Order: sequence, then C-alpha cells, then structure tokens
Amino acid sequence: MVNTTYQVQGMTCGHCVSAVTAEVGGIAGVHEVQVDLATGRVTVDSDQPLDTEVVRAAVDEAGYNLVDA
Ligand SMILES: [Cu+2]
Repeated sequence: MVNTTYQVQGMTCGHCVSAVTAEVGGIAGVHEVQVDLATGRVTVDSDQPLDTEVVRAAVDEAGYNLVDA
C-alpha cells in the first residue's frame, strides 16, 4: 500500500471535498482518499504509486487544481 499526499487548490466547502474525494477515489487502484479542507491536503492510499498526471486529471475533472510540490 502506498500513501501519497497532494496539495489541491480551490476547495472551499464540504461539497468541494466530496467532489475531489469521488474523482480521485475513482482512479484505478485507489483505496482511500482523505481531504483536509483547511489545508487543501489530499491523502491517497493506493495499491501502486499513482501517475501524478492521472491524479491531476481527476482533480481537474472535479474542478480544482493540483499544486505541484
Ligand atoms: Cu465547495
């Protein structure tokens, strides 16, 4: 199991959190997504290391921006 933390910009409420959780949670191999609204930090548990561009696309689909580390 791999645990990766991403930084997401633009989330303002619980609805945003739900949208990001749903999109990122839909990526193949992802088991769990935890979003901290206050910090914009998104923690993802997955089988394999994720392709950052795949995560970026999912976050973008939800309507937000992945901040580069
Ligand atoms: Cu919102």
